[in-house]
Amino acid sequence: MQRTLIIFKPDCMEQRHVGNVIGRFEQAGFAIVGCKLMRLAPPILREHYAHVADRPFYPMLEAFMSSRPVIVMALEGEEVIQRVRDLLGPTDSRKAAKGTIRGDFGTDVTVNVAHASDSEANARVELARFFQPGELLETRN
Ligand code: 3AN
Repeated sequence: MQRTLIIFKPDCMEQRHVGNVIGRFEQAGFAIVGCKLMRLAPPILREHYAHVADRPFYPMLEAFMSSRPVIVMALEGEEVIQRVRDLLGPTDSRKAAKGTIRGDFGTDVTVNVAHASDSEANARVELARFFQPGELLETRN
């Protein structure tokens, strides 16, 4: 059993796709074990996006991600990390197939509906970054 960190990005919030996206995660059998609404300030975004913070597009990414409150969510399930990434499709929404979340609701590489952790190690770090101890269910029931 794995856990992963999802961020419903500002475009997903503004266009009201949150229910559709959660529906796909629920249909896949994943359980919500943590959820909250947050406005992401530059310091936490610089930490979360440290691997791209020196890229030319970073200021635009930070402005976008801090533009309105987002929902951060912890999902639990068998192989949830890779299976959620498969449901999302590739980072660039323009390259994502119809039927994937980004293919259906995304716009481009920045405006791409949702973030999802890409490995078990990153999932652990990202869950700890966005959730305090006690904000995540210890068991799913
Ligand atoms: P992912 O979050 O899909 O694993 P990363 O880690 O490669 O993607 O990139 C982090 C975030 O940076 C992406 N979610 C995307 O919003 C943004 N990003 C990545 N590459 C570009 C780019 N070439 N131009 C603009 N934004 C980008």
